[in-house]
Amino acid sequence: MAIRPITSVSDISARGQKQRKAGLLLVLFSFTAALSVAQNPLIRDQYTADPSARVFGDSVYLYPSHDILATKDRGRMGWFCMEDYHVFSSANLTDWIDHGVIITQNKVPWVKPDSYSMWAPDCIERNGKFYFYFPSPADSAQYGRGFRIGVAIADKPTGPFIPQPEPIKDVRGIDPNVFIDKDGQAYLYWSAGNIYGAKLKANMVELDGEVKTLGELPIKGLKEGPFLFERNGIYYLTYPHVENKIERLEYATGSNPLGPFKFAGVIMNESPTGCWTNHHSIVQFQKQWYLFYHHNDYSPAFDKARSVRADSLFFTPDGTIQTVKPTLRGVGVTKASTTIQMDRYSRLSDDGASIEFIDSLDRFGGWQTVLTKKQAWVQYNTVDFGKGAYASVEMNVKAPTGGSLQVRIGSINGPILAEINIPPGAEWKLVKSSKLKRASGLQNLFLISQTAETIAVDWIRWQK
Ligand code: FUB
Repeated sequence: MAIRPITSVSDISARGQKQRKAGLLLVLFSFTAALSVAQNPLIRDQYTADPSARVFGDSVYLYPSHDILATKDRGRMGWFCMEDYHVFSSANLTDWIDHGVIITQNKVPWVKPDSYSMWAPDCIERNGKFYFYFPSPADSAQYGRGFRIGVAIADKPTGPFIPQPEPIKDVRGIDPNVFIDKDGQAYLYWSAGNIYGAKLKANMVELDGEVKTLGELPIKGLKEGPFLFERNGIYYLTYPHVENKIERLEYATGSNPLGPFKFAGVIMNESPTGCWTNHHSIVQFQKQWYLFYHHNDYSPAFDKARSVRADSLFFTPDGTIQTVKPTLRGVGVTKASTTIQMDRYSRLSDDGASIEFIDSLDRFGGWQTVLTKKQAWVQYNTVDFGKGAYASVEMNVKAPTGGSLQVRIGSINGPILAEINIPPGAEWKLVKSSKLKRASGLQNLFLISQTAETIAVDWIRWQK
């Protein structure tokens, strides 16, 4: 089983119950592997979308939307359905903690009850207070129809957040984004077909002056989800845009937070599997820039149940953003002693290697790598072996007619660390080998099938 991450204290008992079915052994593993959830998608026990990532102190905080599935009595079937927001944090981009619900639709005074449309939020810190911005349809009798944007304020990035009683005056739309410039001036951006921007007062809850339509962006096609940041004096206005049929991430640059901006390029192309929306944020953390975005990993047939991802983002020396290719491997270093989910691969052989859900009826159970040919392989990059003092390696595998795998590092012809024989059987089993070659430091890992029959790999890990 791709072991589900335990991401919050309250999750532990519920998750434990489910896992008991899979045997006590598995429960023990899940506790030791509790927070190891590197790779994409980042959050593996619920749908998450529209990630606003922020660096506060020495951690990254993630404020996504929270997709749930609509039912007859909840939201609108076949459409987005969201009733609350969680916040997550990580100090290494690998282990994510779910701090739980911070805002719920029916506890915000101005929100239309049961509207299930808590769309893309953002959060920013100013003078030790944390301001969480979120859109939702408002109570129409009082505020008119459509989306408004509200603010909730906390003393910590994880809350508790206290919602303001009224939405922000003169703002109608979705996808709020806040930027504070070097001179302390704050700006609010949002979308409603076009992208709009305005100064915010120092209280962070009222506009200060006129609303500007950033109309110099591509004129045709929906634009939404603005995210503005500054780097080396260049203001980057980044946004999803429907240039063709579905959204891709683009950016425009300018020398002022409110523009004018000039279209500069594509940050990420349309989703290869057709997820209609994308929504993102860009942050620098420990000297590396990252793009947070979403895809529909756990819901291939319904693109309104999305999952947050992250990949590294690079600039050329003149400040151009290099197009980011979405990966499953994602970011961060994976320790050799954790359950390394090979299905979040860096590369697969062209022939005889594929990724499948372990249980298509229980997709949060994760994926498996299926090797069906001799010499088929899967590569997983940036595994940390530390000083390399391991006594054994073990894998969770299944091979109906038996088989064997080589574990190599560096390349498919690199040094062999272990050869693992898998006895035949229709069930998943733990297979261990103590005949090990030593590896140390950061390594790219390869599993190479030595048999023509099917081998399914869940995970591999090294043990002291
Ligand atoms: O998540 C609902 C909406 O979909 C967001 O507000 C948009 O940016 C798009 O991602």
